[in-house]
Amino acid sequence: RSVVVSGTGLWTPPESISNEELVAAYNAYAEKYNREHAAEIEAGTLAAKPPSSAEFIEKASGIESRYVVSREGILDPERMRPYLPERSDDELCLQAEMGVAAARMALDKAGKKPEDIDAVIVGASYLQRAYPAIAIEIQSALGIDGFAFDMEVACSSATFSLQRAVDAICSGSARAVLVINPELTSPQLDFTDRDSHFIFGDVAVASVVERRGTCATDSAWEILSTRAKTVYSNNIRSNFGYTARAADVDPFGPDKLFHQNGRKVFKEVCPMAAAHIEEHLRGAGSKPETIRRYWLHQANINMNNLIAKKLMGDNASAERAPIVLDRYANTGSAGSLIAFHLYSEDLEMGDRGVICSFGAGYSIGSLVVEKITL
Ligand code: CO8
Repeated sequence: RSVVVSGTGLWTPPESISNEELVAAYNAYAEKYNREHAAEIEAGTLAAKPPSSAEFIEKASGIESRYVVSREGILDPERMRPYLPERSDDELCLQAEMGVAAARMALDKAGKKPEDIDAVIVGASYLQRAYPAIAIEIQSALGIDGFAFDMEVACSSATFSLQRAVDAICSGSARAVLVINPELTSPQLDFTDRDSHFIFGDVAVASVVERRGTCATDSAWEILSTRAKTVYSNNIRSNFGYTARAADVDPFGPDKLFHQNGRKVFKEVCPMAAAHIEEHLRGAGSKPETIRRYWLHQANINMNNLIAKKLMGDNASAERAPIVLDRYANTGSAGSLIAFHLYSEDLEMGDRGVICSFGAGYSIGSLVVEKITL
């Protein structure tokens, strides 16, 4: 059965933080920290916090600014984490609210109503709570009949959840699936760590996946082939979890937040991702040079440039592998879908593209798609 993506939605938070603003807050925090711990630092029992720099961030990552749900708190040197007031059980939770906003846009784009959808899948790097599933909350908020569930595969949560949607449609358990990726990353980021304080941003994306025959649009993206791969690695890790309470450890200690060995990730993931895409394309009867556009995971500009070069050689360009991390930063699993949403309209019927994520797990997920007329 032919399965298509018939509409996508992108919800961008209204607030953003530039590198300069982020660095000013971090440096004020670091100066205060060093002042307050001057004796230990002098005695050599504690390391001083070195200053961060906007130039380093842009050069090392390609990130110029990031969207966040709330600037309040992140830019306060006394706080260094967002302030997101708790909501009552009767209110829509923040992650569901982000997801609903992106989902409504995707439904509009696909010309679908809630009654056309049979399943909701939420895939994200972090979930605001264990249960009830955020996906079920969104299902209820949108008035969708059927089933819904959450899944977490870090950076590949979006591509893996799209693949589960294809499976649900092919198996006949759903006519159409709403896939939602609300990436609320800012609460998990250690804004007091200069190695990682600049990396992430908040965003939500959504996609309608359905059978070609039920489409209400003039054109869509046929999913020709999907592929997923995971290889265990500790190089990107968050130990935040419910067992911290029973282990008598600080549930919010530094190892409970996002941390990584960025250099190793860079070295190991780039060749894996390029080889994965090449093999996937070969298996799907395509070649890298026939692919009109690559919507790649957005973690680091140098990583994307290297992978694009491995796939396209001298023909690599921002036009063929668009970048959104300059303004969105790394948005967990959503980056490749943001690129797809923003940079796919201009392609012609019959053009093929690859959506590919790579990162924590390690996990790599890819979809080969072709623009079709209906
Ligand atoms: N300002 C100034 N200097 C700095 C800063 C800073 N902010 N940070 C580090 N430096 C210094 C270092 O201390 C080092 O100094 P020295 O040479 O004296 O030791 C020097 O700059 C170079 O540091 P690095 O070697 O670390 O710099 P890199 O060029 O390797 O760049 C990166 C660091 C940008 C982290 C880079 O390694 C990278 O991007 N690697 C790939 C990482 C990646 O893709 N990670 C995947 C992320 S995981 C994911 O996508 C989803 C996870 C789930 C979501 C999580 C939500 C919170």
